Amino acid sequence: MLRNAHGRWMLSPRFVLGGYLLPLVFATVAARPDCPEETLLNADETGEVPCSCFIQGEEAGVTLAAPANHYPIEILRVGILWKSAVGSALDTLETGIHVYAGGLPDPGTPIQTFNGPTFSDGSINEFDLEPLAGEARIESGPFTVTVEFLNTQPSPSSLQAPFTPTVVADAAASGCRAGRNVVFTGGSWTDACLQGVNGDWVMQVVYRRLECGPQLPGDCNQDGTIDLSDGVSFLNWFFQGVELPAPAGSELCLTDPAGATAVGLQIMDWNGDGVLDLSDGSGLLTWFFGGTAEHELGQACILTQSPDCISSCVDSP
Ligand SMILES: [Ca+2]
Ligand SMILES: [Ca+2]
Ligand SMILES: [Ca+2]
Repeated sequence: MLRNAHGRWMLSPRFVLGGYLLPLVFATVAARPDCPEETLLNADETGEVPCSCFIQGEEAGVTLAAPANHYPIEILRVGILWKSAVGSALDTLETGIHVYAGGLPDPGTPIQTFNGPTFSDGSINEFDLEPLAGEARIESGPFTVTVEFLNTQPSPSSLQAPFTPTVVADAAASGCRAGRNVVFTGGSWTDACLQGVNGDWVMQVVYRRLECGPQLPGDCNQDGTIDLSDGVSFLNWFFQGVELPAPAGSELCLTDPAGATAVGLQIMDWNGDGVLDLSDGSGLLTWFFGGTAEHELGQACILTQSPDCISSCVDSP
């Protein structure tokens, strides 16, 4: 080995390339492990007051926000308490469950819709959005979920109202919190509290963070710093299948060149071209020995798509 102009050890080109040149094997990307599911509740009180007060085409929903550092997120399931005052009503088919990427004054157009939800009287009805085409991905809060009504309901003062299953507010007193409960009526959006709804809609959302594991880009050997050993680890891993080190207790996320995880690709794809090959190892080494082309994702900690990679960062973002 040689010393470079900065006094750091460097590998001679023969050392770098001699034992590693061929075969060039391009890594593929395996399915990512998912971040854990999180739940956002809207109601904060125990009352349950059905609101037989909607007509066909109207919507009732909630505007919610996940903690700011959780975004981007994917909405997985929407839960809505559906209930009649008397109970035991027949199931009800409504128009759809919508997800909007915004909040009041206008949530925008739906980014995801569950068509034709069937509701059962007396419980939280949960609708699974994951099997639908596309992804209910939210980049930042707040966001809104609603139910669009197909059935025009009897007026609240009618004799039929207590027998009509519908959405439910959490209290009849003063429990409607501004900015959280929305209705779409007469072609426009408004705060449900301003429309006489006396509670918060009993609705909830289950979501998943899309990025949750802190990592340092380029830290191939998972020791929390970027140095020569990362380049050596990369080349050994890539050409000879030498397993990359990982912290005790973590699920190895950077083990197999033939099945690199999405996180492995994020961390080890130095030049950000979407494949892992010799240019990434040499890019790392070139940067280390004084080059200017840093990792495509920079030199600071990032959040990755996997919770299974224990942080290699000193300060997690
Ligand atoms: Ca409330
Ligand atoms: Ca390292
Ligand atoms: Ca690359």
